[in-house]
Amino acid sequence: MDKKSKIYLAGHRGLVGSALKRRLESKGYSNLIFRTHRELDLTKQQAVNEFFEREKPEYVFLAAAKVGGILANNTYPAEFIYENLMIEANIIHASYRYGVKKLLFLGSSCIYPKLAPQPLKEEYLLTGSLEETNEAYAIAKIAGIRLCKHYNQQYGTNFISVMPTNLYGPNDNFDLETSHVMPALIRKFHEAKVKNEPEVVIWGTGKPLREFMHVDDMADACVYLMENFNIDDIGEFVNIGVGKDITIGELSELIKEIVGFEGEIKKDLSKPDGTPQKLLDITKLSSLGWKAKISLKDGIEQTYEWYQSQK
Ligand code: GFB
Repeated sequence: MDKKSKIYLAGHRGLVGSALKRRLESKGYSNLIFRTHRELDLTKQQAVNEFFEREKPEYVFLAAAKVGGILANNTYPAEFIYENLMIEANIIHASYRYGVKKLLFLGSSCIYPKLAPQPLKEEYLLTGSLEETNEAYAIAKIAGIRLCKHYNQQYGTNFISVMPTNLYGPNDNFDLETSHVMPALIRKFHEAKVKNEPEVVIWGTGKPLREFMHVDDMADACVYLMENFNIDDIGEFVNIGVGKDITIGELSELIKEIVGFEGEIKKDLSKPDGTPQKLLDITKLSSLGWKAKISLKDGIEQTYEWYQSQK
């Protein structure tokens, strides 16, 4: 990629897409193109083909997806599988058809088997059953990885895939029903503090382990990989994580402290825990010369400041 390359950023308003936009702009990339959902419905094949034919992007970051936390995944599985399959198939096929030089597809750590050994190595893909609460989303993301792989195999394209761990940061979804745990807890602790409430309720047992990465680190990793590596260097895909995880109980205590809430933490055991642990093995990423820079505490503090600035 050079600074004048025409780069299509799909999903530029989301958590990851907006971070990619900030990163690319700060590095001087001056020919970025985007479309809002209203301007281009990525589930419509003809609309996507027309867009690619007209714009002929040279590089594509595929960060558009239907995403959500454990409850949203479990409640709307048909939407998660359908929308993600359509978006991926349309963009990946159009990228092949209209000669995109390199594409980066974003997957998710939930593609791994529920009970795979930890940390999760790239080679564990498709070696066991998936976590039930997000099977629909995971199947769609696995299909995206394999679309890239098979287009590379048959057509000689250069479509690389990355598997991020649980991400958080500015422009996340803070809706308590559909969000991931990080924005949900930032909001719950903040509102409880402001309203002087005695307790905050977290879902599940608090025992599951999760690995969290600030989305600015994620964006930095994606741009670094797109700038420096091709499919032959990366292989089928590469994990992007920080290499350590914490329990949801510990995360709750940390957010409680950062927000400055002084009440109790209660558990709602009627809500699912999800997969017990999903810590990514980052050996391959490290060998490619990249590591995360933002500590969990700094990242949460920065995200909490951003959240308050939106109020
Ligand atoms: O982030 P989260 O929704 O998704 O939940 P997953 C992580 C853990 O936090 C679960 C607990 O054990 C939740 O029960 N938790 C505690 C909460 N309190 C809350 C709360 O108030 N809200 C939420 N949302 N969780 C998702 C997948 O799994 O992770 C997606 O469903 C995707 O497909 C994404 O892979 C990264 O980490 O369990």
